[in-house]
Amino acid sequence: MKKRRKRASGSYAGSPAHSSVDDFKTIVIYSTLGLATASGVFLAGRHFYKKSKANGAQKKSLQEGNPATYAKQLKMAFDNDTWFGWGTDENQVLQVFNQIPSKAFYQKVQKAYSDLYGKSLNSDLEDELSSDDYNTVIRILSSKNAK
Ligand SMILES: [Ca+2]
Repeated sequence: MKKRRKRASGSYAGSPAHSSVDDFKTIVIYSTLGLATASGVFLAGRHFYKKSKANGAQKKSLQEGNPATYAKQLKMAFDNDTWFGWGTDENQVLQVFNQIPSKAFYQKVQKAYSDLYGKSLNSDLEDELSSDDYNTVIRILSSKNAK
């Protein structure tokens, strides 16, 4: 409180003509800055809105349990190859399997995978994963409810 009063009395101490020019400058500077900040906030806000909307759509399709979404995520993880032509994102594969709600649902994912890519998901899993990771996937699947 004390500081504020001191600053306010200081700004009224100069000659009246000079201080009104200074005030005008201050107004121009602050309104320009204010405008820049406002449009910056607007753009950032719009960016985050768009992003959260996209995330929302993605979440929704997972919650709705679209088997094709899971099949695509697995395929993307399989195709996460390095420049020398091989590689798989094992963590992504395991994450997808953790999200799959049931054994019955996994069968739908298998169907979606073969519809999309013309290949068997099981044999691609065997090809893409180490035997340890493959066994982990099987273990995750066998712990799921049937439906
Ligand atoms: Ca691969």
